[in-house]
Amino acid sequence: MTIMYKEFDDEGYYHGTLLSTEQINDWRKRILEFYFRKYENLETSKKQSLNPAESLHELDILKLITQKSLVAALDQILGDDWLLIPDFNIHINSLYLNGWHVDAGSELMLMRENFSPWQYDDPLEKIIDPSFRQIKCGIYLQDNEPDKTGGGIDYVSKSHHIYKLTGIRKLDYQLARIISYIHTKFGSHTPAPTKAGDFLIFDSLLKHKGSHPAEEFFDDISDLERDLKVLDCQNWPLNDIKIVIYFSACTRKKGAEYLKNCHYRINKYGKENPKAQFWREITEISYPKSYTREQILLLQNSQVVPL
Ligand SMILES: O=C(O)CCC(=O)C(=O)O
Ligand SMILES: [Fe+2]
Repeated sequence: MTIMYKEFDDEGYYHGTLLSTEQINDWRKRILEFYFRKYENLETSKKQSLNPAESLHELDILKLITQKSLVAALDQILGDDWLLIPDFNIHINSLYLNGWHVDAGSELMLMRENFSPWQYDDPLEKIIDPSFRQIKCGIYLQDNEPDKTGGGIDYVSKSHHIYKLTGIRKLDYQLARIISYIHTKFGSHTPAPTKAGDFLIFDSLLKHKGSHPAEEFFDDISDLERDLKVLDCQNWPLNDIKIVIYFSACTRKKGAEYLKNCHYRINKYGKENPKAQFWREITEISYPKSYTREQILLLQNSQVVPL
């Protein structure tokens, strides 16, 4: 077991540095220019992230994902045979969109809705099996400062372990729900220690949410959670806008499962529902068809294989 893997497994995440100050400023500028040019007239609550196709084609985030230090960390955490999931996504001030959650949400949904003791396919067994590991990786373009403007995520320490307490899946699932509720409501929430230019690789079972900015920035934080319009980037100082580049990766075994879960979500919401759009886009990006020649070369040279 490598040191990186051990750190990831113990705490639920691993973090490292990736970009210089110059690169951070350059990426912030490029992303915001694109965002404001394209979405100037759109209500911000409707557009808080750049979707997979935009992130891939307009901003070419593969240039970041294929950096040596990041690929090396993913190799250690996922083993040599992992797949890049094209859920490419650049968040722009989407600080309050998500409450506490785990990214393996659809597996847990499936567990709640469909799994019965006589069914062979057991979603929870798969997600706790290390050979079905899935991670999310964020590249943060500002410090995480929960007492100021936010900028990263908060997490519940070691919460990715609570799905394997007894080995009896249905029981583990219910126990995890109760423990998770108590932890998130009364336990300590730790801000991830990311600085501008860092990457954070976290387990898709780790409970997390975007860090809130300090309350003094707003009249009433509870209003803020209800009223997404206050997120309007146009009125924020440019340097305080939270920008994160997100993508996921999984072990090869988990790849088909990931797509199955995408389709499950699409069907659940209905194809035309805007909520399903993100998942649809992921399923529409295929390798090598959706990638340019340069991107394919970049992927090959860095030995990154997309789903
Ligand atoms: O607000 C954030 O940075 C967290 C985003 C997140 O958890 C997600 O996209 O799944
Ligand atoms: Fe998340």
